[in-house]
Amino acid sequence: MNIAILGVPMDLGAGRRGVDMGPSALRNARLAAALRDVGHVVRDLGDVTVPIPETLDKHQNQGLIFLDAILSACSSTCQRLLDLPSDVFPISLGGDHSISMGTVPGAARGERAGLIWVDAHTDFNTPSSSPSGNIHGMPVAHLVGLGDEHLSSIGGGWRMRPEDIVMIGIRSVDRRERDLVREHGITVYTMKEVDQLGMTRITEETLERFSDLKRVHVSFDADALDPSFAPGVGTPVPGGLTYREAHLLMELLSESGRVTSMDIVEVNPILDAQNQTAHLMVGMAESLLGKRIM
Ligand code: EXY
Ligand code: MN
Ligand code: MN
Ligand code: MN
Repeated sequence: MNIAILGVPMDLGAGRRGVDMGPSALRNARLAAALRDVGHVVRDLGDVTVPIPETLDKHQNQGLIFLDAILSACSSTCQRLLDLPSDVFPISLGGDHSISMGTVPGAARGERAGLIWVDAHTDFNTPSSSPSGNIHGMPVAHLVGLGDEHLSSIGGGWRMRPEDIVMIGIRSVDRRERDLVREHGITVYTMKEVDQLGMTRITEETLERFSDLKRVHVSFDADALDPSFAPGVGTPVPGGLTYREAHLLMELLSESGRVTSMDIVEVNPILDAQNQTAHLMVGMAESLLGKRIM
């Protein structure tokens, strides 16, 4: 397979600095070489240009911190992915999770797509429900067309359908955000369902839901993993996915052959220990892209 790596060094959507260094940390953890070892042809497209927060005015534009710069970076990200040949598998490296407002429509290439959101958080706040104004807590709401009309229009008229979204690993949801997730009928496997049902059944149900879709995007927030495995994240929440649960999800998705694109987001090297979180996420990408134990 042809794989394209695109860095989006953005931390404007997060409440603290550092995830802008995620693309460097993941490259340093030898992402490209690992995927070449699996047998893929890998091209690194470099980084999208993203301003650093110190050069910007941090005013809230109707409840959205750094709206203009995030809109512009996500639009460029989307266009970079739309420009790729349709059979290329893009891996976008965040950066905070707001980048997915650009990567999801870009990776979909105008087609209907399933979205697997692996995260501790549902990221379904709107500007009016958000307790923080941090846009990384809002990308999924914007992907389905809620919230700010500019952010929800990245990628033209393309929209994610709520019934094509599955969230896995969830354990931190704000009160009004929870009402929105329910109202829109998003499929959510919280950590309770991960415990009860197990990852095999969850993956099977997810793939069954997407059986008619040509494209499936995995957006993997490192904070879905338990902080004991992935300490290098800005918003750690206890009680997350184990190393094996996350790998099993990637392995089963890989076997299905259905996944067509991926994001790796929210790796914060400042908070990490010897780049272990980046190494862990490179392992996830390897499993998703076909590395086998035997
Ligand atoms: N729900 C909280 C907010 O909207 O501010 C926290 C969001 C954290 C988002 C993280 C990265 O996935
Ligand atoms: Mn997230
Ligand atoms: Mn998260
Ligand atoms: Mn809209």
